Amino acid sequence: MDIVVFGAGSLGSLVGGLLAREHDVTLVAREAHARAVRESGLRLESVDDSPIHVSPAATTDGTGLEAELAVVTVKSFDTDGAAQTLATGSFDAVCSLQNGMGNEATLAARLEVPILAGTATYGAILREPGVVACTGVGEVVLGARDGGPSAIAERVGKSFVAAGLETTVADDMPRRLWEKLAVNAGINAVTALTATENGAVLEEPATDLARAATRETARVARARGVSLSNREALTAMETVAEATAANTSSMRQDVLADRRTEIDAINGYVVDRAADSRLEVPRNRTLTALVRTWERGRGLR
Ligand code: KPL
Repeated sequence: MDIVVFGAGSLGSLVGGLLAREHDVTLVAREAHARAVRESGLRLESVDDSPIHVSPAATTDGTGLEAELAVVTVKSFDTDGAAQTLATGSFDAVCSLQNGMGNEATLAARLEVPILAGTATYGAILREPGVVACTGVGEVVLGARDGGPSAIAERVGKSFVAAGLETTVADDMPRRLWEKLAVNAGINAVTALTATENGAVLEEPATDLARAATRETARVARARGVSLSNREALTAMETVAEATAANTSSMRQDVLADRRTEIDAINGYVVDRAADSRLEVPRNRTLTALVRTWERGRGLR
């Protein structure tokens, strides 16, 4: 399959690199990373006993690309820009593998092709241009964005599995996206603000805050008709935190690199949807305010 990975940062480079073992992959990445991949290929660390070298194509210019599939891994606040660029090319399907909510609707507003929703719990870190490490083997779950069966999702899922990615094709993506949101709502801002690895949310004193933020998210999901119990959300959050205990969450990576975070699409989204349903989500509100204050202090918003 021809696949474009749009937004090859940490996760996009890992997913793109793994897919390149089996498929024709083009990474759309920042200048230094794209140049390193063009010159020396992409090195995948900690996937196997020894590093794996793959040679995907790499470019900084995503305009006018053609492929069977575009996998979108840009930060949530860049989704609309990615959609505008993708609209200049031609794809049979587009699959979002992003954090936060609302990405699929943003893509669908600009693109005529089927949009698949996806979640990924792989841990990844871009060590330097051309080198990405897998810091936790997770799972990709993908499917039709509104739920239900999808032949395209089945085909994309098979192509991911053929490349060795742990992949499940699901017919309940709206629920899965809320479950992943509950995971990120519990882990990302807490670890970013406390400069800790993901495992910190399993221990006192951070665990009460992380668990409360996750429970609040599940409550908002239920208010919107999504069947997600507190127990299911907490189990999902704890399972991911355990599997990625030594990892640096993407939001903490953003804070360490002085970059804008995805707070608006994670805890901020929970706050906004809670307001629609007249619910109080004090932990998500506080986490959102603190991360936004940090961003404002750095001139990032
Ligand atoms: O999605 C993640 C992230 O860091 O954004 C988790 C699952 C928390 C893994 O670190």
